[in-house]
Amino acid sequence: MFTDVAFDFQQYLGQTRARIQTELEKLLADNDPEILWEAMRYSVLGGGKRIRGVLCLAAAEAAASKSGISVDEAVALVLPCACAIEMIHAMSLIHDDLPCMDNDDLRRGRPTNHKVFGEATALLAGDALLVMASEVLMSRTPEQVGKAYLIDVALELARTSGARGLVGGQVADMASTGLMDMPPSVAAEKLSMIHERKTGALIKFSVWSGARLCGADQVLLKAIKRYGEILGLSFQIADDLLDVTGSVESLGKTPGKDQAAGKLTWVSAYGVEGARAKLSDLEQEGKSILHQAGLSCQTAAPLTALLEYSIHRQN
Ligand code: GRG
Repeated sequence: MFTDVAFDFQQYLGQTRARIQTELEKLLADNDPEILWEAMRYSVLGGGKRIRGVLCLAAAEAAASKSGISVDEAVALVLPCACAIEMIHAMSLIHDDLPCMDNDDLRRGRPTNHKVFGEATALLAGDALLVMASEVLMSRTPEQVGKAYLIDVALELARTSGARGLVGGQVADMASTGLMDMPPSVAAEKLSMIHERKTGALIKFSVWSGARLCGADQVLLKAIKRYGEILGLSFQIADDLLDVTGSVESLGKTPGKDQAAGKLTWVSAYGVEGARAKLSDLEQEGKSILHQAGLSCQTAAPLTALLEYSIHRQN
């Protein structure tokens, strides 16, 4: 369906990541107190796939094709939002790695933030990034985006981050430790809720916000939202699989932690084959949704490739 379009995904990914990286470097340039900014830069600028920021730009480009604006204009409109998303993602990783949560020493192949800067500075670097994300979104988004659109997006970002999103998902995830043997029917509901909030919410927001800021119509917004849900779930199932099949070298973090903690994951509930089968179904559904929303093969190519990448990635 979308497979016969010539599209250089590696080039697209490299270029889009570089755009986001350059902007983040500007936003996080030297400041005072130096140790705090160094800790913030360490986690935001030091690697990572940038999948959420790239998704925001890809959704904006898809929406632009229908809203009559150029790809370059679309990127300019959503770049601050993509940076805000990457800041929230980085802060969630800093906090997730803290001794009071997952207690991890390794992230992206390097010592975790608190191992380098100490717990107090890591915690505060996370806090500063959370608040800075909203500041960047509200103050840097070009005026061409109407105020009503911007408020809508800012409100959704707050919901995505809080008790109904990342924070709630993290609390439910921590409470699932030791529950890996629960009956499948109970596990299914619990797992969906955890995945939807902890990982899915920010991924869904990434694509929805990109489309919304570029004036997507309701039909496209609905399709993009569903695509975001599918990608969010796929991303976490792939993560659950990698925890079992990956190595410390390929992942840049410690594998096997979910199993050691007795955590409820897609693999503990449905096995490796069950997880792979679900990923295959989700890949088909995600691709056909973009098609049904009226996107051409060319316009949908980045979003299609990002779905494939999220599912088949090795880290
Ligand atoms: C947002 C206020 C606020 C608090 C954070 C700690 C916490 C609450 C939430 C944890 C969220 C979390 C760590 C979810 C896991 C999501 C996930 C699969 C992360 C890995 O993402 P990748 O693979 O990482 O995109 P890279 O390193 O590539 O950026």
